[in-house]
Amino acid sequence: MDTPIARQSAHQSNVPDYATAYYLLEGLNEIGIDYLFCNFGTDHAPIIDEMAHRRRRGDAMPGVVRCPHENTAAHMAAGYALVTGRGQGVLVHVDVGTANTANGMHNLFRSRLPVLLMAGKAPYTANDELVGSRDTYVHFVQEPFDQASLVRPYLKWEWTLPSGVVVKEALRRASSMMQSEPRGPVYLMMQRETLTQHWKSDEIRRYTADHFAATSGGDADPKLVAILADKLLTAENPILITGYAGRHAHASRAIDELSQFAGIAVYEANMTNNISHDSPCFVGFSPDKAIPEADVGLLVDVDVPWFPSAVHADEKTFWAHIDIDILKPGSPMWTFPGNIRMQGDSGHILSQVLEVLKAKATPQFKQAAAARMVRIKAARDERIARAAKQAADKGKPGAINPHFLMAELAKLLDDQDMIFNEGVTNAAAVLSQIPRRVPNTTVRVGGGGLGWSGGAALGAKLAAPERLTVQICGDGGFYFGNPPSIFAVSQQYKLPILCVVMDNTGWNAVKQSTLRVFPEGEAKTTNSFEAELAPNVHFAKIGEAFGAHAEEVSDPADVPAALARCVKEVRGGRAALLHARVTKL
Ligand SMILES: Cc1ncc(C[n+]2csc(CCOP(=O)(O)OP(=O)(O)O)c2C)c(N)n1
Ligand SMILES: [Mg+2]
Repeated sequence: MDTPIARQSAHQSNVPDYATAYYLLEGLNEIGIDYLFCNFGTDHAPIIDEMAHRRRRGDAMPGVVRCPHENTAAHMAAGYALVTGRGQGVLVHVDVGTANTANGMHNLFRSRLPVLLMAGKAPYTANDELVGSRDTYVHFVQEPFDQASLVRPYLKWEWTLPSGVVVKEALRRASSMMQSEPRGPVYLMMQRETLTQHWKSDEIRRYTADHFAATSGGDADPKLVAILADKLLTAENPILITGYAGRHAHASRAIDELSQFAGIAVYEANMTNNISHDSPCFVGFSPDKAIPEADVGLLVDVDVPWFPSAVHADEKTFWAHIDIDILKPGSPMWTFPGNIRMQGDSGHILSQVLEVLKAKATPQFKQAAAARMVRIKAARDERIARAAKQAADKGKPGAINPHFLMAELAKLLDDQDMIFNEGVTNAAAVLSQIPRRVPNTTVRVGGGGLGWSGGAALGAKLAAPERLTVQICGDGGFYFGNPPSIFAVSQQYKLPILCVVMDNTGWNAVKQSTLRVFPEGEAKTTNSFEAELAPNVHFAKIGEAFGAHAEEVSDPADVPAALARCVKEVRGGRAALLHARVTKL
């Protein structure tokens, strides 16, 4: 241990005494933070100095990953949490660094992912009254009235640390909040004067995980379970739509078992893959046609099961909404029906339903369920045939068909490899051409902030070095993700990811949205959609600047070999970037 710095006070004793930053780092260890994704500034001087102390002494400390841009830091925490379920620390610079994480906090909040965002606040003393007092220009301009307001819509909790004496209590509360379901971001702000305050070690209480647990979802009211089981007993066209359940192995199993027992068609909605795509009940990603015909529908851990403007649900359909985030308190409006709503752990609740259903199952029910399985198989076969047909068209030189590109990539991936699908208008090609067997291996984002997939792939790689992690994005998403920051972290921390850019020369989503609202509008007539981006760019050069293997491919005939080279490089430990020129917008 270091020699304690003597403190002139009435409490002088032999008990060691350290700065608050010391207890902060110790406390981060105690709440299970493995990594701090950092973008430092003047506010962090006390923390940086303590980090150096801890390193010299060999004391445990979260790993530090320096990220040139905060967007990388926030989304690395997202990727890490997607793999481990555990929130990490993101340490950024006062109000400006916080502002740069807002897109990330939006994405983490909407994706139900935990993260502990931390930022300094400008020092409050200006005349050297305390250690850490203002000593440079920015300290006078970096204190807005309400720093947390920059990210508050996306937070479950926020606080400014008032004194080092409660730093560990604050960290434990932050941890309990972010890890409790539905998980999400929390935000702790700290001034330099607070971080440099000294406290004796016997003045700082410990808050252990076993004494201060996070909450998780429980079972459902048996009366509601019985109602749903009865509905399923007589259902003719039951469907299930889920977005998040595949994050938990037991929920994935429960969906698979219940759907096979009761003949329920299972659709995925956005966030992750939930059951094996080989499951006899998995029918795809668009329930639009099935919704008007469904008589019983299960909405399971899902945020947007369909778009009501495009699909009219029958008012007679009985909907059971089962969700850990049942009220969607983060959204002013949530329009989807629920004749019964059961808040809790969807895996537990669906197991309860299955148990009751098994007890009540009649021979007629079993017969009807078996007949439905035949119909579901036909729908499955049709979808698979459609996907194969789409992939068979390779496209043309300069306009590779994204379906073909993704089908070729699928041939090179293992079941455990992870895909971060930011394909936007080409996201469907990723989903339909890369069937997954292991749940939670093709991930999208619950939010709408572009620029997440590179950071997420890096964070996942850090959490699971044995897996290949693949960022798939459009050219627009590539820019949003700040690729130099991504490839810098990849190089510095030896986190090889594969990045595939599907370049359609701009923002197709923007064009399509204009066409949806104004199908015969002026923008269409004059072909001016404000969607094209610089046409003559060579993204591969960005990868090369950071030592990645990088290629540009525009002829479909070159796709298989280019992909194979890239995957080989990444599996061998070097990042790779494939800039693919796909069908133009
Ligand atoms: C941070 C952020 N800014 C703007 C948008 C609006 N937006 C949604 S999709 C899109 C275009 C994305 O382009 P690209 O990634 O190339 O995909 P494409 O639409 O071409 O398939 C934009 C600008 C957004 N979602 N997030
Ligand atoms: Mg594009």
